[in-house]
Amino acid sequence: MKVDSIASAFRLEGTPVTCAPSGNGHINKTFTVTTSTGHRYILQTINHHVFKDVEGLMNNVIAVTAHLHLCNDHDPRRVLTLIPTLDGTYYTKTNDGNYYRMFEYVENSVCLEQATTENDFFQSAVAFGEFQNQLADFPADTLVETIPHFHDTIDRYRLFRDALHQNLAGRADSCRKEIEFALEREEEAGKMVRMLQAGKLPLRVTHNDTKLNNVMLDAETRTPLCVIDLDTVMPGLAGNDFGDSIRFGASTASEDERDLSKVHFSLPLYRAYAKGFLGACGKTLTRNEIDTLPLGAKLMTLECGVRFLTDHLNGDTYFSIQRENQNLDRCRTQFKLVSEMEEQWEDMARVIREIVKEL
Ligand code: GN1
Ligand code: MG
Repeated sequence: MKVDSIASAFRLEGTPVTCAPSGNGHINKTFTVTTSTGHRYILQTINHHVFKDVEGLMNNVIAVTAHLHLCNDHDPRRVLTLIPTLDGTYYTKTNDGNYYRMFEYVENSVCLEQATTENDFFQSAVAFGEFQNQLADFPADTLVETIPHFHDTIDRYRLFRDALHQNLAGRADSCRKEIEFALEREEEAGKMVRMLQAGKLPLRVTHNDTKLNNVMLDAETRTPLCVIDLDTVMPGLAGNDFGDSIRFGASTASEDERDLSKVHFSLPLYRAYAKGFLGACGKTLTRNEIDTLPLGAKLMTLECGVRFLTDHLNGDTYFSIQRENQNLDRCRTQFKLVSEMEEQWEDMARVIREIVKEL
C-alpha cells in the first residue's frame, strides 16, 4: 500500500498532495504529508518488530500527550498533537500488517543532528528537564513498558553475550577490540540498575531516548518547543535521560562518524546541558540522582555502544543502516566517548557540583 494513500485514513484538513520521507530515526519511518490546503502533517510507521504492543504504546502516547497538553495550555507547538483517524482512533493498520499514526507538523521549528552552539544544546536540556518535571505527577503505573528492560544494562550485556556466543553474522573476529572494551566494563555497567534495585535511586516517568534530534526548537528564537519520539516514555531513571542526551549531543561528531579523530567528548557541551537540565528539574532530583549524573552519561554511552555492537554481531537486525559496518562505526564512536569520559571523570563530577551550588 502506498504511504500517501494511508494518510487519507486520517482526519485531515484538505486532501494529501505530497508525501516525502523525513527524519533520521533508526527505528520508525517518518514522512511529511502536505495537503491541498498547504497544511502539513507527520506520518509515521510504528516498527512493530521493535514495539510488540502497538496498542499499549499508542495508549501511552495518547495519555502522555493529553497530560502534557494540560501543562502547556494546549499549545500545538509545545506538545505533539495526534491526528485522529476517520473512525476515531489514533492509528491505523494496513492490509500488509503495518501500523501508522499521524501528528501535526510543528511549523517553524528545527530538529538538530548535532549541537552547533552551546546555547542550542542548553535549550534542548531545558526541554527535557521541563518534560521530566511536567510528568512528575503522571501516574507511572498506568504506562505500559513498551520495550521491557530497555535501559537494563545488565540485560543488555546478557543479549550482547548471546550475540557473541552465536556470532550469527560471523563478524566476532573482526571486532575483538570492541568486544574486549565492552567486557572490561561489564561490572560497572550494572551500577545504576543495582542502585535502583537497592532503593537508592527512584523510578520516575522518563523519556528514555533523549537524543538531541528528539526535541524541536523554534527556528528563530532557538528556544524549546516540544519533545518528540514518545514511544519509550515509561518508568526509568532521571540519570539515564540526562546520560543519553550527553552521549549523543556532547560529542563533537555524529554518532556514525568513521574518522574517530573527529570524535571527542566535549566538556563545555556537557556543562551547557547540565546547566539547562539541572536548572529545569534539579530541585526535584535526589542527592543520589544528582551525584550519579556523570555515571548516567558514561553508562548510557557504554550501553548504546554495546547495543550497536550486539546488532552488528547479529547482522544488523535492529537499527536501520545505510551502509556496511555502520553499526560497528556507531559502536566505535560510543566507545571513544566512553574512554574520553573516563579521562575527564573528575571534571565531569566537578561541573555538576559547581552547577548545583548555583541552583
Ligand atoms: C534509536 O528511534 P531513534 O533513532 O530516536 C533507539 C535508541 C537509541 C538510538 C541511537 C526504540 O532511537 O534507544 O539510543 O536509536 N530507539 C529504540 O541513536 O531502540
Ligand atoms: Mg527519534
